[in-house]
Amino acid sequence: EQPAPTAPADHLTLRRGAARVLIDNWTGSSTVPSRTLYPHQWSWDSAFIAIGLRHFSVRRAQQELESLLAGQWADGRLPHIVFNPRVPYGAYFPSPDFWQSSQAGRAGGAPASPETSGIVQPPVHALAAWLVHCSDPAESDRRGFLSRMYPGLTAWHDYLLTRRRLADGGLAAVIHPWEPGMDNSPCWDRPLARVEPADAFRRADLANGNPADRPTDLDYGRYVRLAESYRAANYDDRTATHRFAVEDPAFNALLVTSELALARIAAHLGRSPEPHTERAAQLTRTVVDRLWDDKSGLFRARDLVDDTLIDERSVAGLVPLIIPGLPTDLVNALVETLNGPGFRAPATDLVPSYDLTGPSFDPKRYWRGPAWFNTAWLIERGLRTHGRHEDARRLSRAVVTEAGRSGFAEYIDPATGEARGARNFSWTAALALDLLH
Ligand code: 9YW
Repeated sequence: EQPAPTAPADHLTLRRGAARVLIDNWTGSSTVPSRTLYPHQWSWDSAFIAIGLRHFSVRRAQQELESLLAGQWADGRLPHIVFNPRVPYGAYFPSPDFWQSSQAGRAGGAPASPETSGIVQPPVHALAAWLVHCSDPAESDRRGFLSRMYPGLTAWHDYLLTRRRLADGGLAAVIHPWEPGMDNSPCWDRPLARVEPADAFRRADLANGNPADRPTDLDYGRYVRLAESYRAANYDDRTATHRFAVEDPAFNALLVTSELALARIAAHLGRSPEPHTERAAQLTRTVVDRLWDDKSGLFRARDLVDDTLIDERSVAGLVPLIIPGLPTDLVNALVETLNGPGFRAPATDLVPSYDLTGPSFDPKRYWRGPAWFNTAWLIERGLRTHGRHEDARRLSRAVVTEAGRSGFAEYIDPATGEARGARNFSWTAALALDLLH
């Protein structure tokens, strides 16, 4: 049963409510995305959470990112989950006994502890580190925060642009639907159809979530199969063969933005920003060359198995608005798409995760239609980056209003505003808090 929507609370109450969520979800060194559904530390969640935490505890915001980097592998990969050893294995699937990261001989050089997953999530971390620094530069410098973060963040980006550059002259590729952070997006239906689902596994998410809001068993079977085969290759990107390999526009746009943040971090530390600005410029050109689709007015994911653009329109194709160096005609086209019938959710003003008029649109199921707060935050930032202040303000207001009204839901039905998924969800609280400042 959903609570009836109430009028938006005033900002002070909202700020307190958001801070309360982050305090309740703090474990002592990091923040769980949700007490019920996700009891460990997730990679891109932590980046978004740090962006909110900085407004009431810079120290915690720093710790959030530092504890995530403690799970970094020797090859530079930043795992998508860092497991909390105090949480029983049954609380989340797949657990450490599935990933087996700490077993000797893992090609990427996983740490002996903590236990982690073997795959990655979008690189929002350098952006988060820079924003955390900016909220209290003196405290950041006093603790040497950026100088401690810089080597790990650089190694992380190097990993993505070497081991994960699967096509010549290509972008960073994702090799599992969990990696772009939008697991069951209709974009992955076609590439996933090539994957024989695993049959022996037990989901933990259905005990804590409504099955209608979550990915299907068939999807899960395919996620498990892909992860098992990467594990069987010892997570070795040089030898693993991938039945799922995709260049995702949001993932790469975040890499560009984070490279630009690394440039600022480097300059602040008295180093040359140029390697980072050059890399960002080159990546920007490649994102446009390889992923822009003029006909749809947005970016699309490239399937590397058959080297084609995937014929689905998702919010990931709008996130590159966050790239400062995007050509003006593309910015105009993206804003038009954002305000058109596919992505302007009339009741909420938020951005649906998938084209409202698309054949696979489902207003309830996870990344197949619901509106999420992290993508709205990224697009809001993109709109401001390109001087679209009026659109940015409208989206910012929508994030704050809907976050409060939904009880900081994981996602909402874009047409009705009805809360879906987990409540008291950390990044929803963190990003609403950020936009309230
Ligand atoms: C899962 C934690 C994660 C997010 C992802 C989201 C979901 C994990 O939850 O994936 O078990 O399904 O898709 O973006 O980081 O919040």
